[in-house]
Amino acid sequence: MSSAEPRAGRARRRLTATEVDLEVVRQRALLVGTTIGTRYIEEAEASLAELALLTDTAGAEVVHAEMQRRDTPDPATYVGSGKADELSELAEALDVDLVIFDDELTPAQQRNLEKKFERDVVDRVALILDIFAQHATSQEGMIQVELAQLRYLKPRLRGRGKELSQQAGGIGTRRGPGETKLEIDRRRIDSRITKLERELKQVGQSRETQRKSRRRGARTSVALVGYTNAGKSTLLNRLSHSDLLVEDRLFSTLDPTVRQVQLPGGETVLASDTVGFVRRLPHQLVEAFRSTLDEVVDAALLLHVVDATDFDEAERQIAAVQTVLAEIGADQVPELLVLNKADRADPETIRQLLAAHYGSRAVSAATGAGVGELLEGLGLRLRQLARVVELAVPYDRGDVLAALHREGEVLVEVHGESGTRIRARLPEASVTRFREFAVTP
Ligand SMILES: Nc1nc2c(ncn2[C@@H]2O[C@H](COP(=O)(O)OP(=O)(O)OP(=O)(O)O)[C@@H](O)[C@H]2O)c(=O)[nH]1
Ligand SMILES: [Mg+2]
Repeated sequence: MSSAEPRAGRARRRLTATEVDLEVVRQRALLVGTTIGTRYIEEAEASLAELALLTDTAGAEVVHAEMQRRDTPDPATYVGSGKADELSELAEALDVDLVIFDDELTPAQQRNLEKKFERDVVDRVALILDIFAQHATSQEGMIQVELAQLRYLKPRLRGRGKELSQQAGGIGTRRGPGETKLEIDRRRIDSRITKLERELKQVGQSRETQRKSRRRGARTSVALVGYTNAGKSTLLNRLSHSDLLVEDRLFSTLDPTVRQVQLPGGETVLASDTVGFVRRLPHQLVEAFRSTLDEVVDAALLLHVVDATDFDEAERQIAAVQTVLAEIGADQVPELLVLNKADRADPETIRQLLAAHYGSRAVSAATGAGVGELLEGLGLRLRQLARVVELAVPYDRGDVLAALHREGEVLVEVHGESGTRIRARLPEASVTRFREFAVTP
């Protein structure tokens, strides 16, 4: 792992007032990655590089990244006491404010390391939680994130005094909801968790109502899933001609947004944009975001968007996303893999990824290349997933007939004595909705 260069020019010229302000707030971080839990150094290095991105997103500055080869964690210090001493000296020499570990530390490990380093010690989980806290804007998002933070914090409260609560504050800028929890003790954490769970349920109910009414509307829904920054929001904008927030940073989307997408056949589907995934997404977050992630579990099809600019990294991200999908119980939902950013990728990389993933499609959400074909492919997959049913619709139910044409594919239409006999390929939701007209074979 290459270490981050100390910033050039730091002492060379005088800083402007704004720069001085930034200097003051940006904390300096030393990153530590290990090969614990993975057999491959490449995997550990990719994860550490990602930790650097996460650190930057959280608002702190990466001063140096250190990689240690090790198979099992040391119960007291995670990296072993020799390495911990070495890191302590490094932290001192580099004058960092905090040390960030690329793994989840036990409360005891974190405590011991903090004592040794005389600095804040943060793990990957806390870092990700902090980013989410900074990005949450909706009521539901803020409740979910605070819930996740409290669940993370609770086991870490044992035997700690004031300094822990301070530590719960934001990384980087030291802002974020954590700071308001300065004086919270364990009992209050419990009652706060209960209160938030109740609130989340209430907020979740209106989401559930919306979802039910969508289901009644028998619209097929697809969900865009994928690694953070893969281009999900950009693709949904392209597919639905809308204007969702797109940013070159991690976790810009926290709340699911639903948009209508018109398929080439004329039918429309509902597509939802969701929170991006990342390697080892904290389980506290997955737990807290369960209600929003239900959009994914309920979808008829997942559009799995992957940044296809690098073959190995794309493969790693695909695997990480599949792990999270399994965690939320969505691994059985059919998936269409979308290789995005084809405009920036080497054609050979795209060719290899297409060959490695049967049925995948290459697009550029940015330029629109391949998006028409993707929509064709989406329509095709949804039709394949649909069921063929026989229906008898009375003549006074022109509304049903129209709906059948809109929602599915009418294969045969015969006008009989009492009404219209229809054989149609329908999405599951429509089959349920028009059950009363079904002709039992
Ligand atoms: N070159 C290129 N850049 C793209 C493409 N699609 C998205 N991007 C860029 O990738 C970055 C991330 O795009 P988003 O659409 O915000 O990604 P996302 O998956 O929604 O990310 P999160 O919501 O943060 O998880 C932005 O800078 C986009 O402009 C593409 O097809 N080509
Ligand atoms: Mg997004």
